[in-house]
Amino acid sequence: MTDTTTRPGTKDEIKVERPRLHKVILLNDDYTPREFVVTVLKAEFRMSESQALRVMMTAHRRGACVVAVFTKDVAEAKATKATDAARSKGYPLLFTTEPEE
Ligand code: TYC
Repeated sequence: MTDTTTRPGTKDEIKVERPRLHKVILLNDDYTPREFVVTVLKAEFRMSESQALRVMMTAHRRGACVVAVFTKDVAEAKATKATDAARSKGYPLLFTTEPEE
């Protein structure tokens, strides 16, 4: 038998915190065709044509664009899959991840 002493005035309380979310970030490069970037965004991140165009053009103009946020495992898996799709066609397109503040 285990002895459990409960002091008066203490509450059994478990703190539950949401997992930190991680951003998937699209990086610009000079070689990957714009249309291919749009195709990957639609296929891997379920974006519409207009959403994908907007994200691609933001990365093209500013150097990078946040694509979406997920739990760490999902963000890393999606970034790897999207980057691999580009590598298989010989393009240097890169997706990275970073934790949200
Ligand atoms: N800069 C590329 C070009 O002019 C297109 C491009 C856009 C590539 C966004 C990557 O994340 C990117 N062909």
